[in-house]
Amino acid sequence: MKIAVIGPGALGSLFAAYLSRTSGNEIFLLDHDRNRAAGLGNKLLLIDDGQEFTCSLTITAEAEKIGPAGLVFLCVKASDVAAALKPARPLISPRTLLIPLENGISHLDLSPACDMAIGVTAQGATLLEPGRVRHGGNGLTRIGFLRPSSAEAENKLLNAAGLLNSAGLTTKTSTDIVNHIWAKLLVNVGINALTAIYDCPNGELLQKPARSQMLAAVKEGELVARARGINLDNDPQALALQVCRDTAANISSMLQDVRRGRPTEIAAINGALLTEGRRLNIPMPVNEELVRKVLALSSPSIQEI
Ligand code: KPL
Repeated sequence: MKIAVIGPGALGSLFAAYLSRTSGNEIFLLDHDRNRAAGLGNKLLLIDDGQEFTCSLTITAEAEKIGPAGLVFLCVKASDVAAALKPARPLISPRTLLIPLENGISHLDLSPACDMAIGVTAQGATLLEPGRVRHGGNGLTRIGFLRPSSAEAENKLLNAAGLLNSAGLTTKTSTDIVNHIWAKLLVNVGINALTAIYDCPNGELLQKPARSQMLAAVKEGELVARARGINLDNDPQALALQVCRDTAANISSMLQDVRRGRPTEIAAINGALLTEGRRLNIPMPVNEELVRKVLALSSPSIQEI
């Protein structure tokens, strides 16, 4: 099958690298930056458990050269989704299954011209430099539809899960993906901003005083989620602690952004929660402070929330 990954960031590179090790598939990585795509020379270096693997695949900025793909993973920042999907249109046909894997909840409103399942992943990935990705922990990926779907779409979903599992990216299909999206949002609410503020890998949040700040931020998020009728199967605080342990060596996506001087996803993560909290009249002092502090770390051009 033809499989395309949009976005050569940490998660996109990780997925593309792992998928390139499956047999019988053609793997493409779409990068909007023509020069960078050419410079990567159709290779990704995957660093996993201290070992290095060179992965061969096609890396290009030209979606027309890839053409319609059976499976497309969208792995760009929440704020870049619209800008990334427009030039990626040649990848999409009615036979495609699109799986966005963004943090936050803004991508849930997308309406592409193909079936769309939402992906939620706890995989840890750090982009050391373009084309060089370190796997920071093998967290579970869940994929599922937001609404009831056709039998054909369900088949595509099962195939996608089988493929990811055969690539070594542990994946389950889900019939209540919206609850997992919120569970992941609360993990990101707890981990991402604090790792950026403390400039530390995820595992260091298990120590004081970050630990209690993380738990307080997640608790506020849990109140919002429950007020919205979201069914959280696992204790969100326990889950945030678990993800810190599972991805201990990982540099969170937000800290990677701050270190590179790029816009962060603070608006899509803690900011999205503040919006919901205000709507529901739930005070969120801890998340307000996290948003303030991360905005202060970022470039002045980044907007207020
Ligand atoms: O999703 C992540 C991120 O960094 O954005 C976690 C799970 C926290 C892994 O770092």
